[in-house]
Amino acid sequence: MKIVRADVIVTCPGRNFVTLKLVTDDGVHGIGDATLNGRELAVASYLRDHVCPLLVGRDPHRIEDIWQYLYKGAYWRRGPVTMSAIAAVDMALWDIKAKVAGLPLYQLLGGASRDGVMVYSHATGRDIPETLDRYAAYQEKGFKAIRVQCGVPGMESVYGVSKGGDSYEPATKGWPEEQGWSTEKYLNYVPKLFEAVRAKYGFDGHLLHDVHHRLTPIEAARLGKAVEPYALFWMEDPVAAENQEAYRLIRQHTTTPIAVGEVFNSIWDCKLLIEEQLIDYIRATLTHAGGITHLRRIADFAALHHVRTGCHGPSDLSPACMGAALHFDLWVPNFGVQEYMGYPEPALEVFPHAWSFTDGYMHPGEAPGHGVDIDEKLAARFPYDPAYLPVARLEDGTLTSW
Ligand code: GCO
Ligand code: MG
Repeated sequence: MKIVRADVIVTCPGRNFVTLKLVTDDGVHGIGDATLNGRELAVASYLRDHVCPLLVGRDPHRIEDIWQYLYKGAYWRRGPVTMSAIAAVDMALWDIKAKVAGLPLYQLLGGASRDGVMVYSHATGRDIPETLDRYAAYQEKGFKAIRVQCGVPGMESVYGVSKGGDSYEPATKGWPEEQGWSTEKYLNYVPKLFEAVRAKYGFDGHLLHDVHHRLTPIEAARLGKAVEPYALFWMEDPVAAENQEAYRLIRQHTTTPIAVGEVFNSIWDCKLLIEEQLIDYIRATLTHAGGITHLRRIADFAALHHVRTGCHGPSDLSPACMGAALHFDLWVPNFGVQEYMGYPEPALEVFPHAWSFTDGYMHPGEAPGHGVDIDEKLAARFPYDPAYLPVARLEDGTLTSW
């Protein structure tokens, strides 16, 4: 069997996605997600100009060899652009292998370890009462785990909360929007949100929160400690994790579980945090961390250190990533939770998918492969439309982490 075509499809059915499609001489095809929010065309070019020509003529069954070839063969290792490109190839190859076997992908990984994949979604509101209503709406839909974010008095915009009160999408059309940030206002206010959720809805549901890299280690320690009575499932990305030793300090002060890693690209980014048990959940996911071949290495390593998976699943990773991630989650022994933010309706139409949602749990379905395809004709009706994530500035104008 040989790969005879490798095409890159860039489409914007509600938001931009980059998809790699590999076709074999047997007529079987597989797709992989290569979307890097706000830097989409860099990955598209990496694939089109540097990877696709190397794939044609290769045996698609040699997934490991192709992974090593693209990783070691580039010489320039790691980084979000390279690893997203490798991930897309890897995802498409697993899709092909499973289709040829006539099996859903999770069967090739080792079979199901659970009946369904617990997913969390985002309850966000401009203030606490609106967030409480949204929380109730997600509970009614059956969600067992819900992330809460709300507006903070005195701040015009806050990560995770849309200004108009409708569903949240971080990237905006045109050049990056500039938003303000005050750690003091946030830290003084946000514990009240968790207090209100627990007071109104009790402790049955899993409660999550994303700090989005905004704090220093000592501030994160203070927040973790302050919210211990509300038993969070996790506090996500409390501190930007380039300097991982910084997490030692947070760990010394609080028992609030910590999730990190949505911006990580390889096992080397995760190594210290996992090895020293400085986190409880690893957020790396298929598209940005080298695909199934690499993420399973990260997960196996994490399992040795009592760290569970909590894959990133925002609307800016395509439905192809979501589908493949659900197969991964159904198999991975040390599964924690999967994020499912949902998609705009046109995106769900461009990417026909086999997954389903029942009462807080998702299932990847039984279709051979990862169960997600791309309708290329429909995709062509939604051309690339530049959009960027915001940047953040402190009240005095200093640029800070968004
Ligand atoms: C999350 C993430 C996202 C990111 C987005 C950036 O936890 O879902 O933090 O909201 O901001 O994926 O592209
Ligand atoms: Mg996050």
